[in-house]
Amino acid sequence: MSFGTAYLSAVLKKEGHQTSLICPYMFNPTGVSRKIEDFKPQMVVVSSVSDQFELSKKIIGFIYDKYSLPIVIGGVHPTVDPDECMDVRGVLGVCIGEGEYALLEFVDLLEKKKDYSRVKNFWFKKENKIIKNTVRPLIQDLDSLPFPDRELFDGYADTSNEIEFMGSRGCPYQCSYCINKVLQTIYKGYGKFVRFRSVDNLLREIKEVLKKYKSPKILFHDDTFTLNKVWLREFSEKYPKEIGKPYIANGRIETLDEESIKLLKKSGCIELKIGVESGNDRVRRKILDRQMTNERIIDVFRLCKKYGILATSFNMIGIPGETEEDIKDTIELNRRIMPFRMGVSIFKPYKGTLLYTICKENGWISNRKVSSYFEARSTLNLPTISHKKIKYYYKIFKLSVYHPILVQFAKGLIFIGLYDFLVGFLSRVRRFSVKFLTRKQKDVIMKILKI
Ligand code: B12
Ligand code: SF4
Repeated sequence: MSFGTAYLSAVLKKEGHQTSLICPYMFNPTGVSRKIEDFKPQMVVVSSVSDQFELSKKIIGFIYDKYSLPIVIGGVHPTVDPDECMDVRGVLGVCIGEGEYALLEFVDLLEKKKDYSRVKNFWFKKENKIIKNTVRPLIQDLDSLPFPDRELFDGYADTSNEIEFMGSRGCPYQCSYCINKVLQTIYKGYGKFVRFRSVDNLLREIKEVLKKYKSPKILFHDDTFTLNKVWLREFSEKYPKEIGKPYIANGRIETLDEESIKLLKKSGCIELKIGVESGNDRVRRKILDRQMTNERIIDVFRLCKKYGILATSFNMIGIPGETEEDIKDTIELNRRIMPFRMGVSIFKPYKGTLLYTICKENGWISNRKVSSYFEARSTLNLPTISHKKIKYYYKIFKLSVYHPILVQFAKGLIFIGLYDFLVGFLSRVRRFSVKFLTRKQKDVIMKILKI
């Protein structure tokens, strides 16, 4: 499911429009044609993050050439690079920022064949000119929105073990690589940026959704679930009584103290995902603009262990300005906090962010492409560390934290070219074990194979 698309659809349906989803992960002209010919839409809405933009362009070109439908695009990529989106053949309009009421207004005007060129949030092409409308204020009362339209995604395989929700929008921090800093700038003066749904509204949605979609766990995708302690207190009172399912959420170090961790535990949080990103103070504070200290990080992971919450750390390597020694600091910090699980990704700058501008201005952006954070390749050529070294640390990162004794062995395997084969083999063993073993046996195997 994509929350953005699900919200857009919910608002359109509430106002009497009909929607259907084409959800391609790759370019499949036959699938797209079949969907369009069955549903016979009057227009097409495309939502795209930056990594999907090339795919979006192909689909837009195809639909435009074959069906000449009006096509508008929105989402993260159009928000950070509307100029590039405006240039795409077949695109009629580009939506910047929050899209629910912008799209609704556009659709209504289009349907009535009225002038839509002044719809806020949109840029439109008109008589060889581009009309750039301002954004409208952010939706302040999130409870006023209908619940996201999950039915739109019925029929599209969901392999996850959890059912997803979001209780808030926006994050107040300033990380130099994140969309939130970009959005804070776009929306300066257009209303409160961080907004929470009421606990009751969120719980009502969860109850409604659980009637139809069964799931053992819940996953909250909020940027920082733990931002608002007053909200968290109310949530921790009501969620266990009304829902009572284990859940996973994201937390930011500065928002986590003993009280909030106790509240999380009390409410049923089993896993907390925490961005550590770098174990080096200079990289974390000066380059990433994340002002927490190593001591705070260590303390939060300690508190999670104390209260029985599994804490996962997320880390990045290959950050602009980072050296080999800095990566070793990140490994060292993870050894100290010993997270339950670890995410490691090679840093990729996204357009619109400060770090992207710095990389661009310094000529550090290479022509290597990746389509996910988790690909073992950097898109950058950095003066402080070679691409080969970044790939090497990516491969041995988890091993260096969980099984340092095996690192020399892994180095040997990398040298003779057998490492990737072995890791692939072990992941297959892990997948196999998940299918056929008891929970206890699984836990033991997972612990051993944490690489
Ligand atoms: C939750 C989340 C995920 C979840 C998605 C779960 C889900 N069910 O939706 C998971 C973990 C799967 C995920 C995966 C990835 N994510 Co993510 N994710 C987010 C996060 C935290 C929130 C997104 C969200 O749901 N927001 C709430 C909804 C309501 O907002 P929205 O999606 O922006 O949609 C609104 C507007 O954009 C607009 N809109 C959207 N589409 C359209 C279309 C039209 C026509 C119109 C008019 C308007 C419009 O209206 C919507 C409603 O207001 C954002 C950070 C953020 N705060 O945005 C990162 C973020 C979107 N993710 C990011 C990335 C990089 C990824 C991955 C590529 C990571 C990877 N695997 O390598 C994948 C790509 C997945 C994909 N194909 O989309 C980046 C994208 C950066 C970029 N420039 O593209 C972000 C911005 C984080 C960051 N680094 O800053 N992600
Ligand atoms: S804390 Fe997370 S969501 Fe908030 S600005 Fe930083 S990276 Fe973005």
